[in-house]
Amino acid sequence: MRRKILAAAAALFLLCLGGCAGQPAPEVRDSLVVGFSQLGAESSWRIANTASVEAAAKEYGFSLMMENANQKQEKQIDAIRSFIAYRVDVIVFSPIVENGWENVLKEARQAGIPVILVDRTIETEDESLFTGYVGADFYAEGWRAGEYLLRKADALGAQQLRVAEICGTADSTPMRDRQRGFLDAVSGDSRIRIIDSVDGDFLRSRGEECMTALLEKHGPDGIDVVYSHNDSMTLGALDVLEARGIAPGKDILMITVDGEKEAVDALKAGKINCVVQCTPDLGRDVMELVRALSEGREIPRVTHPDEGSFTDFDDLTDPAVEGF
Ligand code: GYE
Repeated sequence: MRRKILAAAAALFLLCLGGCAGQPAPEVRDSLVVGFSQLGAESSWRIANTASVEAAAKEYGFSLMMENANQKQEKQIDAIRSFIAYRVDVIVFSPIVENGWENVLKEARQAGIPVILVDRTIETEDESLFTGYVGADFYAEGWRAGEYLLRKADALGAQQLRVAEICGTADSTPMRDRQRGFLDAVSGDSRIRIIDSVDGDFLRSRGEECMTALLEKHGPDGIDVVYSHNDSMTLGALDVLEARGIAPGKDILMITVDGEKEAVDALKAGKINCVVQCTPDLGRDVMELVRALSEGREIPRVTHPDEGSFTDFDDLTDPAVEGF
């Protein structure tokens, strides 16, 4: 796709980034160079997602130039600019929020570098700013969470369920769509009422803070359900509830999204009622698209992985459900 000299420059750059002075120069390979801007390391999901992209790049024989933005949009924009300067073959990135990418993506387009979005998407009227998106259908995830709650309300014979929502990073795709999907699924049912929505930024520490604030505001008897947009925040909330002698999964129903091991174990232990699955394992799908682009093939605009949910209605032993 590009000349050898570009791969050589990129390999040199990688070498400098690694700071491995004094080591023998690596063999310069004529491989494709993928610039990957990861948004942060805020959750187990994110750590697993980074590992998936790294492993897949290796498997496909591509050089990966990765920058982690520590949850800062400006750092992602800088990373994309550096990928453009090094003329990588393809830019892959996980936009932390949906807005604010137009300028930098126009620069990538001008440089003729295709962009693939992974995990999250962007809001834009200009469809040509990215070539394809690989990530979950977050609306369907929210819907599944709501569907579970309706089923649970039936099973409990509940008259009223007051839901406190702990949201992910404001204006990110999973936050927006998990909220919308859930709301649409439950809004026709008068038993379900969303009494509060707070911002937990997908962080465990913020999950703790949010749960504490929610309990202070509504009292333990004022909340029947916590719907949390990811496992990290849910696990933080569980710590707070248990420390106060409130039984999560029983006194307060817990609905979460992701499927990391600690959350699946809490589901098995009856402390969480429903885990909506969101797979971090997107690396191969992304590299498949990178390969297709390098061979001049068309790629699908959207690729969603297959996902479901695990709940306290299911037999989790056959087949055994394990988190990531
Ligand atoms: O659910 C959460 C992470 O964008 C799907 O981000 C991802 C979300 C995931 O921090 O745990």
